[in-house]
Amino acid sequence: MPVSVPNGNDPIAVIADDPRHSVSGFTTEFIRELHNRQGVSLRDASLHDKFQATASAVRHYMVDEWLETKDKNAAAKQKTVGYLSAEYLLGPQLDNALLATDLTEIVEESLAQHGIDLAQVREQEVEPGLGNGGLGRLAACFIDSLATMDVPCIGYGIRYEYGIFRQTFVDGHQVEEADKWLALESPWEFVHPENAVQVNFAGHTETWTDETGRERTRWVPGWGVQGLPYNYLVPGYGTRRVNTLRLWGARANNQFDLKTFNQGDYVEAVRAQTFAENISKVLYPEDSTPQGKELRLQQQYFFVACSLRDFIENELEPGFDLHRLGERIIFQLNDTHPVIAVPELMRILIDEKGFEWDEAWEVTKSCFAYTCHTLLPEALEVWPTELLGRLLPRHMQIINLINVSFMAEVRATFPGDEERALRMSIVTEHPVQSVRMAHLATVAGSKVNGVAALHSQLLRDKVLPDFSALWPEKFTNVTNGVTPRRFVRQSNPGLSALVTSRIGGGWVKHLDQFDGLEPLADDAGFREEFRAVKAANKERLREVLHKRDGIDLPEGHLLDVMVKRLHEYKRQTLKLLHVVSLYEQVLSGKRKVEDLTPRTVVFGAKAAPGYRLAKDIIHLINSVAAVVNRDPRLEGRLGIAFPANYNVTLAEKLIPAADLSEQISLAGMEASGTGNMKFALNGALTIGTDDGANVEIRGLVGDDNFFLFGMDEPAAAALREQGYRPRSIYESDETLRATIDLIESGIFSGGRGGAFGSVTSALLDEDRFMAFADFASYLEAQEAVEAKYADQEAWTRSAILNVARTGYFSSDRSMRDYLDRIWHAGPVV
Ligand code: AZC
Repeated sequence: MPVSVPNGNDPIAVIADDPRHSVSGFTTEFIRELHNRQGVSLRDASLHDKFQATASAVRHYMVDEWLETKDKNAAAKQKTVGYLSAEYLLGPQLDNALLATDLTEIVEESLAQHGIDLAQVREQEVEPGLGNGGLGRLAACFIDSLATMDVPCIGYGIRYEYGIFRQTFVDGHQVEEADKWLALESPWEFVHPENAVQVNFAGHTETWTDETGRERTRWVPGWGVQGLPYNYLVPGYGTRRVNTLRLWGARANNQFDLKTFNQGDYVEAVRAQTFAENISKVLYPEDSTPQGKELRLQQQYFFVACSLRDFIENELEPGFDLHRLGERIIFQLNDTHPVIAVPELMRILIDEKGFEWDEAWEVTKSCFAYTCHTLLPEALEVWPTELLGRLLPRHMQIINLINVSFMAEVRATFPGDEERALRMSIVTEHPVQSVRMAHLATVAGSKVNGVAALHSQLLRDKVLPDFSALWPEKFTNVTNGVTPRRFVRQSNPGLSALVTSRIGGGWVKHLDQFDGLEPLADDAGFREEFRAVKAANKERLREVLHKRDGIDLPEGHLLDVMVKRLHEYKRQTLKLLHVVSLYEQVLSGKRKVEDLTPRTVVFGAKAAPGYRLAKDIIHLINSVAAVVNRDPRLEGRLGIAFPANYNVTLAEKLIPAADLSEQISLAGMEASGTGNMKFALNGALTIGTDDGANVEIRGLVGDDNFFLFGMDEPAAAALREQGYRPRSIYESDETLRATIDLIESGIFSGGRGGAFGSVTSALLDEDRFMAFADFASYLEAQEAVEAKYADQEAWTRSAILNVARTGYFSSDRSMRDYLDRIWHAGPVV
């Protein structure tokens, strides 16, 4: 066993003295896994066997450090971050593990010696899509950063058996298929059935008197399930720390109800099991809009109940005084999904541990902080009290009691302001009596944060203004970030090598060192190399899309990329209107085809399966693509590529190849965005509104290196206030009118006019997110894009400056902000 480097920060020093850390050493581990885990010889091994053996052999190199990390944590007794998140969009794990263990070349060589191509092995990995989009990917970036920064953290979540659906297109329509990511088993997890946790639901409460004569309450549950912990290793980069991601899977208490079985009803006996196990069966595919479904509430309670129990019983030393719990854990509530943890902790402390209410409340408040990820009021979760009371009767009581004392505080602070009290109440009466989870989180959390500067300000001023008036010091901002390990170092090896050749490799852990690239923007030789990297990344993407989707990207095009969930507020339609307007201008002779900048627009987007309009927009994009891509009059100068099933695996290929990053939401709608950061860090220029983190990106890269367009948030709010009439813009803007008319003409639907009526009339009649109002400005900004792109030296200069100036968006920096401002925790080495 290795490894006597004390606080090694250099990944190579850490493992250099491990004899396994060599080609022959890895070969031994690999063959052993092939034999012992897969039960096949090298000669008979399938590609899948080879992947499983590679992955589990690589994991060997992390397990010692993982166990050592546990010991270190136990000895240090410092504060742990308990990241509570219903979603983790992890992406493929193999490359990340190879990077953390510094094994990439060794494994490549070892496999090659046996005629195995690592690239092919890699392709076998099915990514765990246990998240919808930004929120889940952010959680994955954060746990990577905490491990890298030596901070004790347990990520807690759900091991969905089916992650985000696989998207396919049939005649241009989205079709969802189940994501069977576990069909061939995951080589990355350790399951511990012996550490299963009991989780209860339903039933009723009753009061009793304890030996001291005190009146107590207990919950008599109606049914329960077990939560099985599945541990994933979260290796830090350049450190020995390997943290844990603990995902819970549901299992029936009694695998069989024997009595029923003996009476001959086999099916009924198994049914109970299926019912219980449904809890962790599938990820809800909604993004930014809540799903008020009983099963979803079950999922939420299931995973936080498991997690709290696990931390208290297994992570603290026996006999630990729970009055001091806040010294040892801070549970970060990733949006409202885990907020039911608040009454759960109260219940544990009061009913199980005998705390008085006030003591329990003080402890609880010290253990939670809340991150809000939205600005859409309709996206804030509420649960009907009828449902909550039925599923979690004791929790409903506790929530009511929290609300009673909270209301007393509000009334004492703002006497006579009954309207304010009603606005702030955790329980609302309208439209049906419900619990507002964001209010509960804000009342209980020690801090509340938004995810970009503008978002945090709007959160204070517009979403939770009464709360920020009551507790101004509770509100803070932490701008999101992304991990440079996955999104630069792994996904963009060309850029990584180029950058490292000039400023050294320290940036992988200290991304602010990217500022050392600034002077190189003026170095013509560097610009040429930078362009060569981009060209190679485009070539790599061409191969991927050809193989994966049968899409042939043209060469030499400006790659204009819009990848994110399909949402009206994100305005994929605005992007599409731009494409259609270019097409229309060529058809009508307003623009000569040779004046078009050769451009391919790449879309990647999943729509929530129940979101009709979003799905219609996907159909429209595909329909426009089918016509535009084939029209010889365009001479191949304008195209749309819409690969299905955009996911992390594809993002890692797409982002490094992009020239232009589309971040075009209506100002005041996108909380932050994180794709915007990934593109900038990989040298794409952004065309964007003053929304979310775009504001900060533009502030850092400068106006000359960013294409700003559209209304800002106050302007959009003012226009809405005034009464927004999209149809009058349609009537007065000739270009817009021709564009919409072309869609309505039926040209994209085989001559059938009105086929996309749902999309066009949503725009003409309502245009909730004011695409028409920003249309002219967007087209103007696109002209500026074309002008700049025509000057490749100027474009490259801007691209380099984007990289040089966006080191701020490392999730390591986000973590530092959380540690300083919210968690008050630090590293343990
Ligand atoms: C997203 C926000 O829409 C996005 O702007 C932000 O960057 C991201 O969170 C991370 O903070 N919100 C969600 O994904 N929300 C849900 C419920 O999925």
